[in-house]
Amino acid sequence: MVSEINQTPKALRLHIGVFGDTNAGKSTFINAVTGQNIALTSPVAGTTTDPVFKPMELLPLGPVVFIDTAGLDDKSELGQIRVEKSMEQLEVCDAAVLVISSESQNVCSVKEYVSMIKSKKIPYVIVANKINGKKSELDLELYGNVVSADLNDKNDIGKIKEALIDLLKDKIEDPVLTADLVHPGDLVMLTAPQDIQAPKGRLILPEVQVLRDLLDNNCMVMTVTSDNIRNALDSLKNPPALVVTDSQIFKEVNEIIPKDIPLTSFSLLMAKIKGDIKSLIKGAESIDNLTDGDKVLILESCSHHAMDDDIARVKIPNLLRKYTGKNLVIDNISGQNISINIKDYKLAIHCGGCMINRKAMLKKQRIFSDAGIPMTNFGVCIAYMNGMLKRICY
Ligand SMILES: Nc1nc2c(ncn2[C@@H]2O[C@H](COP(=O)(O)OP(=O)(O)OP(=O)(O)O)[C@@H](O)[C@H]2O)c(=O)[nH]1
Ligand SMILES: [Mg+2]
Repeated sequence: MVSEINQTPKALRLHIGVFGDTNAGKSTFINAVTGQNIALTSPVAGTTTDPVFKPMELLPLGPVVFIDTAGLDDKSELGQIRVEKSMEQLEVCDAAVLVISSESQNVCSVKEYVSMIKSKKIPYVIVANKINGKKSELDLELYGNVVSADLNDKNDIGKIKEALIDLLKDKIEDPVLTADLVHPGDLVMLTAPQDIQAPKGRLILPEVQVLRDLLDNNCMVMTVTSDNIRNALDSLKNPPALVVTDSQIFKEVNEIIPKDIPLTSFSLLMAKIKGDIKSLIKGAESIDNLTDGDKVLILESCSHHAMDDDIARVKIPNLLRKYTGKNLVIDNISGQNISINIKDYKLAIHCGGCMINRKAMLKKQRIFSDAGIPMTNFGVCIAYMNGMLKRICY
């Protein structure tokens, strides 16, 4: 179930085409935004000759693919064919980035490219690059959505990502809680620990949310405590289509539930709707890379009174040290904003985020992703270290 970013089928990714004149900086743009040196760049016009596809995870948009193209002004012998191939990409992309070098004086081509993109009704952003502290001589504001940037400057890349996210925000599809795991009419079993703890007299929010979502999906739902799972299974004519477990009792549940019955957990379902689960899982996998002296940051979005076996200050640090066998430096912070310098941390572990919305969680994921620091959350890292991710679906 642990999936890699590149396993998202290309067709399901948002396609962002990068267009402009030869030598404008299209390939440099792709390297800058993806943070990798993957596209060939050079001061020689005509370096990129065919469309090249570069996948990446652009939070909160999710998986996207950038398409590097040959310059639209290519006058070389094969130029016409190259331009046609670039134009084919313009036909199919979900958004366009028009890279205009601030050194360019060619106002006609800007006008022509913008009207071409507009005629296809494709949302676009103009990146005026090579600014080197000065403004483009072309009045690009005339043509709409412009970001001035030096592609060698990290802060400017942040601005470009914000503009792209803003451009495509309507295309973000929020993940569903259970609809992709069940069918109408399915029987689903929810399991709770034998001694259901706080809050007294109620079920916790994830249990209530999952129950409600399953009912909305026209499922039949039975909730049992761990001492009744076997009896409940025996009493059924057909096995449940899905079992949802509390992570605390995963081991017992896993022993009882036959392997052919899909099993998931409340915390993984919540992680799926709250944040970008694939990145959170990749973050958890990076626990295996921690070594002696590495710094880990544990973040909680709200401050609460710490209890004796507090999950953020006691349980997770203990589990991390036991699992890795390493001498780790573990810091805790709480609150909505990250007010410390994060660059020395090798891993960030965020709480489940019950007090923040998906947008806020994705923003935090992006801050760490941009800083090159893997980030996971409480539920996902516990599931990973307990070996649950090999068994459960989400
Ligand atoms: N200083 C500076 N140089 C840039 C910037 N963007 C691109 N360049 C340089 O401009 C040159 C051309 O960049 P490329 O990314 O190869 O341009 P391209 O649009 O992909 O060109 P073709 O593939 O030939 O169509 C390279 O030498 C880059 O280093 C920028 O924002 N600032
Ligand atoms: Mg190129």
